[in-house]
Amino acid sequence: MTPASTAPVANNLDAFFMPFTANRQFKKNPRLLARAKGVHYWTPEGRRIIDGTAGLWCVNAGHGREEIKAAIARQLDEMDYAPSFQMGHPKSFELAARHAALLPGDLNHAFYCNSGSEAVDSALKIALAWQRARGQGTRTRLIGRERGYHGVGFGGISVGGMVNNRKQWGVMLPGVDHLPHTHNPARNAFSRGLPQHGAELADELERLVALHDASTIAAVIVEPCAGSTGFLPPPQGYLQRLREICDRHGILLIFDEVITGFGRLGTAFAADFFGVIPDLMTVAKGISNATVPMGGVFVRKHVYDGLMSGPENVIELFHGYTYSAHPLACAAASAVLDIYRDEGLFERARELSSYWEDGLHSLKDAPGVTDIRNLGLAGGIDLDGRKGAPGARGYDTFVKAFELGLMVRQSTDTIAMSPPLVIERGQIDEIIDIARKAIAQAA
Ligand code: PXG
Ligand code: PLP
Repeated sequence: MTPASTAPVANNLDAFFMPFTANRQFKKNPRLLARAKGVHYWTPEGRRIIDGTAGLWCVNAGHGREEIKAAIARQLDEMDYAPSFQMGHPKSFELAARHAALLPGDLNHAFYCNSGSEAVDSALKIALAWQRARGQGTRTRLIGRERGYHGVGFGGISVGGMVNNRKQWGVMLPGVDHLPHTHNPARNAFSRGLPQHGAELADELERLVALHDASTIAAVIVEPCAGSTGFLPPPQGYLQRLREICDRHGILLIFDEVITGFGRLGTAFAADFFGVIPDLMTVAKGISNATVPMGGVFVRKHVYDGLMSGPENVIELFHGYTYSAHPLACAAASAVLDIYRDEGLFERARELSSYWEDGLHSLKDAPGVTDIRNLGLAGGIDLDGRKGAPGARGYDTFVKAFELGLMVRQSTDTIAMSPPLVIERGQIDEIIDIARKAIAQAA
């Protein structure tokens, strides 16, 4: 019998310390999700919610995929866990080879972890280790970007640029600097696809090089298309320029593709979409369709080779996680690749993206909409905030949408949406229709 003290207490929300949530506000008026299939969630009472955000930008192939479930169950039967330190299991090598085949250019090695935050900290560490291995150990400085989101590890918040995610934690990593963000509604409002103006903001990296000297800078990390901060596609030509400046100064370029990876922009990766190959790429979310937590760092040949230069019996990177390449995650990730390939989901996202764009931009006339942006199957909508209450309008819109049967993401007074790539046109219409009502009702 369960002792009384550990018996589950129905409807007691108190014990769970919720992440990134106003706990007390939530627990007074909770929004619970109990079931999911396809592009829908259901509340415990059975109310259907259309998933306008693919969970947290991660359920790209839709919910409840039987093929993934079967692959995980098979793996669990065969072997639940095996270490990846000084040991290996076949599925991890198979998966890395498949990822290498899918990746552009010579991004042909994969380091695995369990989340985007771990991927970012791993990538920053690989960058520092690589600079040191090639005799450039003075390059310890890391450059991020304002409004960037790179997860919640100390590395990630240090290079990140969202003030609320930083201000509670003091100085974080030393020696970090930031590029300016690229959001400029005064010049680019209501851009369809890539904004026209702002490529020159990449030149700010030259300014940072002039200030700190290239010999102190290890790496620059950016989201090719900023996600969490409210979805900001880069200005035309910006990423190409950033690549050129990094090459000129021996600085590694890291693309954080935790959101853009695995089809969000209508290509496998944003690197494919932009034709810009970073030295390292971080991924998570869509890598396993969010079924089993997984993240990864994809590494170009010269970076991997550079780290393979010491004596063969010495560990090249003193870094890794108990659950790096967890067998269940590898099984899930491989089944997910089958789905993406067999259903052509990246191409599907590309084909749907103009319909999505038209739908999103039809919200231009909704009350208090000041900017709309889109790329691939994602978009952001800026709302005119209430005087003296930043975020209140955005939060009310998010709550209204949920009440009306739509899940959106909110960041201050910006609403972001990124439906599963299996979304149908009629369901896009439904998302836009509910979003319009929610924006009006929360005005
Ligand atoms: N990098 C990027 C670019 C991300 O978007 C992370 C790193 C961290 O991943 P993990 O798996 O550690 O959460 C992310 C995660 C939102 C939202 O509302 C976005 C994320 C996570 C939660 C909410 O936009 N992105
Ligand atoms: N798309 C995805 C998602 C894949 O995983 C792969 C290969 O693994 C491909 C495309 C390439 O498919 P194929 O090797 O059948 O050409």
